[in-house]
Amino acid sequence: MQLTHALVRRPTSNFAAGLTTANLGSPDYTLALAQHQAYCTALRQAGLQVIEWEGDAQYPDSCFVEDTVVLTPHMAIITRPGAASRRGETLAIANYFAAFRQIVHIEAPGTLDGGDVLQVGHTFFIGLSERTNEAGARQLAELVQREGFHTRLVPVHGVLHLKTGLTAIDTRHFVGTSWFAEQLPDLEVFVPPQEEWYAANSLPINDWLLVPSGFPSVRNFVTRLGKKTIEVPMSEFQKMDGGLTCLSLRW
Ligand code: CIR
Repeated sequence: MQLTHALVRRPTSNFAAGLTTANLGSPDYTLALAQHQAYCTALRQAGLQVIEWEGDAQYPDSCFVEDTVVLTPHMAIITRPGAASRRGETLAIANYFAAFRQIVHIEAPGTLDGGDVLQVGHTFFIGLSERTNEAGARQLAELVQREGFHTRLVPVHGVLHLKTGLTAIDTRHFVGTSWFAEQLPDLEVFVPPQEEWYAANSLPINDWLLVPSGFPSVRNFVTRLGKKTIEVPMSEFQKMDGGLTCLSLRW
C-alpha cells in the first residue's frame, strides 16, 4: 500500500514530564524539537505530505501520536490508551479523522495503544502488553476482521509496545528482539546485537526505511535487502520510551 500522508504533533515544552522507564536522563527540549524537524524532513523525503500540529501541553506524551488511533481503509479505530494520563489525547484525533473515516472506539474495559499494532499486508499483529489488554486486542481484532484482515495476538515482553521490538521491513523480512523471534518462529526475524535493539523500531514508508541514527547492523541488514534508508537522530525521544513509529500516523 502506497502511503501519502503523515500527521505529527510537535513535542510540548513539558515533554520531559511524560511517562518513561528508560533511565536515560531528562530530554533536552531544544534538541527534541530539532530531532522532530529532522523526522518531518525524513517523512517528506520518503514521499509523504506531512501535517504538523502543535502538541497539547495537557498531555506531555501527545507527540507520540501513533498510540491514539489505528487506521484501516475505512475506519479510524480510536484507541483507549493503557496509560490513564494519555486517554484525553484521542479526542482531537477522532475529530480530525471523522471527516474521512468511519469513527469507532475501543471500549472499556479494553485498553489498546497503537504502538501495539503492526500491520503487515493483510495481517494485523496485535501485542498484548502492559498497555494493551486482551479485551482491547480482541475488540480490535473483531473490527479489522470485518474489513477482511487476519489477526495474530502476540505477547509483548521486555519492551513497551509490540512495535518497540518488531519492525516489518517488507512482508517477509522483520527486525526484532530475540523474544519476538521466539514468539513468531514462522517469520524471518533478523535479531541484531542487543545493544542495537532500539533500532528494532524502524519505520518503513513506501520504498524507504527510516532508521534511528547509530545502529549500523540494522542499517546494513536492510541495505543488503535493497532498501533505501534514512537515518534520523532519536536520542531525546528514546529517553521518553519513544521510537520512530510512535511519532506519526501514516496513511
Ligand atoms: C509513553 O510511555 O506512553 C510514552 N512516553 C512513549 C510512547 C511511545 N509510543 C509508542 O511506542 N508507540
